[in-house]
Amino acid sequence: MNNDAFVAYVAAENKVEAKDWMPDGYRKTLIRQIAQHAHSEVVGMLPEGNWITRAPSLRRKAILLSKVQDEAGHGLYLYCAAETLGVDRDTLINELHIGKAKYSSIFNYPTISWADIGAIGWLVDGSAIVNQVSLQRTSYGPYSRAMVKICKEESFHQRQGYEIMIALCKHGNAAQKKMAQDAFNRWWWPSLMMFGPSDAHSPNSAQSMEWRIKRHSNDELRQKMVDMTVPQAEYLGLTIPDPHLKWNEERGHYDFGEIDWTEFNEVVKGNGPCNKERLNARKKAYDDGAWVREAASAYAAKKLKRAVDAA
Ligand code: BYC
Repeated sequence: MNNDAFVAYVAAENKVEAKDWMPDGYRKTLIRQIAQHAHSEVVGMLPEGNWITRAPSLRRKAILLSKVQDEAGHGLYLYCAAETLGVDRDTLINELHIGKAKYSSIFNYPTISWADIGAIGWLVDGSAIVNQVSLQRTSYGPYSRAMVKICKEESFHQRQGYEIMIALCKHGNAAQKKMAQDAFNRWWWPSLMMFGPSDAHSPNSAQSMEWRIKRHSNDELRQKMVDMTVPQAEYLGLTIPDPHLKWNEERGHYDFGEIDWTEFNEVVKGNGPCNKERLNARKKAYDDGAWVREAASAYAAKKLKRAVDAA
């Protein structure tokens, strides 16, 4: 097969599997995107993990604990999906630790109040679902199948976040409503940045869409998120922190203000409010877990030796 035949193959909605022929660039793009996605899931445990010990009730604590565990699971499915492309996990994790691999900009913002946990579930998991529902139809089979499972869990995550916001906005006192609005103000724009640069400045989109890795452009998905979220914010009685937000009858979509791309680029470059803290926490967790990895591989080696001796 050559690239043209491959493009026609994926255009006909065929899935590509690990052992199939694929252009080198396709493999490279997938490793980059799936690894970034896996890193995002794992680094994404940190901002919320920060609130497990301070959740306001046992019920909230149990829910948050399971949600954070789910994110670890998503990271594992995704590292496995990346490994099917011939790269090993240690290499990917090392690239994260030395700052070579990216992870989502959103996880470099601090979680300073309990309402941030509501805002993350509602807006961050909400944005993730919009992106990932589309990725369920990605052309690479192992990535697509991982997405199906992940989306089921993310939709529960989004609802738990929105439910926290309902509790604060509909049943809370004035201070709790203020806390919800403050969290919304801080998470709205970074959530829209999750979709990546605008289409005109997205170097990878055109090729990724031709290969059916991406099914919708960054701007299309961002618009979807805005259209979906505005009525939800209105129901909560929250004000959207964007003076330019307005329904456009002709387009059938909300118009919204310009994202602060300078902020986005700075966060992606490593200069966001929590980039250093996040990477240090990941490296420490990896180093602290070295003995577990050693014990697991020693056990596996012993089991293998026993099987060989018995054969
Ligand atoms: N942050 O050409 P573009 C979750 C980079 S976690 C950082 O448009 P592409 C959750 C981009 O990588 C799930 N970097 O790229 C977990 C590229 O750089 P390189 C998060 C960004 O790949 C815990 C450059 O900018 N979801 O759900 O075609 C708690 C140019 O961009 C970002 C995913 O990871 C960003 N926001 O499209 C709660 C989705 N945006 O690699 C929730 C999977 C762009 O060329 N990923 N960059 O050096 C994707 O769908 C795509 O990779 C993107 C970017 C839409 C993000």
